[in-house]
Amino acid sequence: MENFHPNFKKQTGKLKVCLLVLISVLIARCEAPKQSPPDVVHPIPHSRQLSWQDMEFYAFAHFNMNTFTNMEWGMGDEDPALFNPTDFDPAQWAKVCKAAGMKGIIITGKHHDGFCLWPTATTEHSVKNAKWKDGKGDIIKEVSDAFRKEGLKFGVYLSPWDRNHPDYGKPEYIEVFRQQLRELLTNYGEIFEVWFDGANGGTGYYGGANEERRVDKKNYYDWPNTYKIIRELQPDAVIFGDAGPDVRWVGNEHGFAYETTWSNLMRDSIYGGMPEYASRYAAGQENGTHWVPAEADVSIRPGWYYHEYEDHKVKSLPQLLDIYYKSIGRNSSLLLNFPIDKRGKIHENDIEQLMKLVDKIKEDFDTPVPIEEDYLSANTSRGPGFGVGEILNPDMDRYWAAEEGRDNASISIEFEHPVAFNRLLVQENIALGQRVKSFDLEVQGENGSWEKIASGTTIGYKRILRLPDTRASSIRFTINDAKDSPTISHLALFNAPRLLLPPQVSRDKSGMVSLEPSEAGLETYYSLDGSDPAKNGRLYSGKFEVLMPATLRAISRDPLTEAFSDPVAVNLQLAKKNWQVVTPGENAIHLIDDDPGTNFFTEQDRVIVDLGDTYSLQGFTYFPMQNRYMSGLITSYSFLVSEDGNTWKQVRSGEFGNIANSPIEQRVDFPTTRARFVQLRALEKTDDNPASFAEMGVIAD
Ligand code: FUL
Repeated sequence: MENFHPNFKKQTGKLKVCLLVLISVLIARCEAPKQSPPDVVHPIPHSRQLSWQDMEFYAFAHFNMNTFTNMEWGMGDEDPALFNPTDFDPAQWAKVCKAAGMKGIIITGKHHDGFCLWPTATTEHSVKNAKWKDGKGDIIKEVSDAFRKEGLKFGVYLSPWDRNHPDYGKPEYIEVFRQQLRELLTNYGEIFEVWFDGANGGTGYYGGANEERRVDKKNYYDWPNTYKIIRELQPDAVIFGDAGPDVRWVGNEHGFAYETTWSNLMRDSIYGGMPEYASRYAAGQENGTHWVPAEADVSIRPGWYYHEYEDHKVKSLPQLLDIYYKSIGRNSSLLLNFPIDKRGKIHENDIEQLMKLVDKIKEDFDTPVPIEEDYLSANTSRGPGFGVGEILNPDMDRYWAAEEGRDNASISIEFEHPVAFNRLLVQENIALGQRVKSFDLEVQGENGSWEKIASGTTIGYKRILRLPDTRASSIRFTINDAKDSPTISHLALFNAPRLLLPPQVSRDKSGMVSLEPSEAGLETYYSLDGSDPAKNGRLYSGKFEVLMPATLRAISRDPLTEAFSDPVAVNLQLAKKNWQVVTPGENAIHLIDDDPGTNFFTEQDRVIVDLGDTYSLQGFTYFPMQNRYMSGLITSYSFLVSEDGNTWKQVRSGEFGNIANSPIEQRVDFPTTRARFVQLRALEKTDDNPASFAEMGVIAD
């Protein structure tokens, strides 16, 4: 042995270590061979659908001829020269979307009026004949370039309905439509989604025919062969339509998916524009044959297109937040529309609201409640590789799976100390099919008994529940029923700060004032004597009466953090409790019901109101109708007062400047005058329809 090389001992030592490592790896392998993944449950997503699902939140841009004609649906007879943005800035769109965490954009390449945003060879009704850039511009090119530059994806909306084209409704049009599709899918790089609208067929210009053209929505477009073009030119693009084939419409334009939302759909029984689609199919079907997940489309304003008169109607933070939780939180993606304005930019008001939403979402989901793997257990697991610890990893391909053949399972989470939470986020590994049909969330009370705090049905790609504020040190998530052995790829709890906004103030005709908090659990304080509600305010506990003019100040307070919202001050005018409308007419009461959502229309073009008593008046207010399509708005008025209802005195006349574009409440002051009867006359209106009134009020001492 001594003759051996001096390194021999060292080398045998190394060998021994290697052998030991090898043996222990082998033993470990024998003890814990990684299980094969569960069998898929059909239908399952295609890889293009999986990539799309990951995008979650992306933008829609409605920008087209309608932007310049102030329309939602153009007839197709518009002069292409009218398309003329004054400060087209796609880089601004892309920066805004990027800052908001949106992953891409879909633009209306052609809407129902047939005007094309790119210099297509198929029609003269395009940017080729626009004033913009002397017909040399290409919106699609500039927007797609700007988005790619920011690392964002690009998609196109191409309306199948074309109210401009002379051949619409005839077989020849299908080739035009397909040619347009080919141009869009060939010349502008990678497209992530092609969007086909279900709205099609009806009246239109049709090259001068000016007639109604109905089509057989199911067969006219020969969709299977149209889809082939997309598969060939853009194999990774998903195709959106009511019936999919890849992504389906959520069935409403509010941006809301359903408590139960399946990504499965009996696709072959559906076609685009089918009348019963929204009620029967939009929520998906447990036993659907194809994977066609939902996409929730909604505009940040009432209209899809820009109208100056909606500048004050951008959705509020509570509305946008609700949309987020009811779309992304309910197994759907969110396609949020910006009506691009006449400059060619996203309007500042829209950006402001968007960023409020984005900041709040960040705040809600910034810090998950820390869960320790050692404190996590499940009553079933498929085995190595599919342990319950996998739910802490948000990657979809790392997941916990229940034993084969089980359709129920529980995951328990323990904490050393009680934790506070009010959001549950849970995801299935959808690559293996959507499985979960029903689940509960429970917490353990001090006496050891379990209390259910929430339950749900489907999960899918992502489900978020908004829960009451809860504290617990033991939590149990139970799947009660599933199509097959369940999988969970991610589960997390969050403690979202309350949305601390001032309360919404409203008052009804009888003078009863309500203060609506922005979220349950907030306290509201108010004052009517001008004092600071945060210091001397009364705690709001229900409606209270205010009959005479007063300034109401109110503020919300989060009792958990003791933080206050901004204050709000509202000038409450004379209550309408004892008022009567003298002008006859059905629904005359809508004039003074203190609800701007209801309207009174009168052919008389004037209204007379009896205030029930004589007051010192100093002015009046006119609230124009707030409907999406307005009529009979007063643009020029005269206001008269009377003590007895017979002898009238005009106290003011004038114009409501810009009311058509900005239909906000109008206030007119005049020198103090005593009167019991008031009269508002419409001298001129926005159109020939009867004068319309959402509300009328007076300013009194
Ligand atoms: C609808 C269209 O008719 C609207 O104008 C808008 O484009 C919306 C997204 O889809 O069906």
